[in-house]
Amino acid sequence: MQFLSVTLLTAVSASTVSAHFAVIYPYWRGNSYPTQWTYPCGGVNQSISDTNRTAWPVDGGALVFTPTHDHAQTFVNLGMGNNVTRLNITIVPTFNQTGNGTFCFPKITLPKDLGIKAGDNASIQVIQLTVNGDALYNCADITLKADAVGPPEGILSGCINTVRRMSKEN
Ligand SMILES: [Cu+2]
Repeated sequence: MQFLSVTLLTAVSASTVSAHFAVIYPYWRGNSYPTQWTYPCGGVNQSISDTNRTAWPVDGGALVFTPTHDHAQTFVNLGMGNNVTRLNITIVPTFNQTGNGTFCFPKITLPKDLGIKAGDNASIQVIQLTVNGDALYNCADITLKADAVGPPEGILSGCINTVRRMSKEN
């Protein structure tokens, strides 16, 4: 737990100096700040996920990220497998993240028809479009588990969410 809070602080403070965004739960594949515009996972190599998978509940779990842009159209996708190259399952409809701070979904429920079973590996991809159209990418690698515990205590209590659906803006 001590280790987790230190890494959390590191991610948050890094994000304030370099803009972009960090995914703190499930823990992101790695620091992508220098290459975050690289599809599909911000330029962070998949091999890192071999030692960096978060256990996530089989029916879905929490997502926590720290944006630093005032607003960004945001997409959350899932790809099934050990070494994912296509993250083509939408698990959160596109939304406009507004305001900075820690942004959370306490539980993203996975579609039932995916046939997910305990022990499957997958990757979650978060995409943010900045005001000038740049796309920023991050991935977090997970193993779906029946007994996965949630995010470390305290992470969800600091969430500041402001969402406007695209459909209401248009
Ligand atoms: Cu940025």
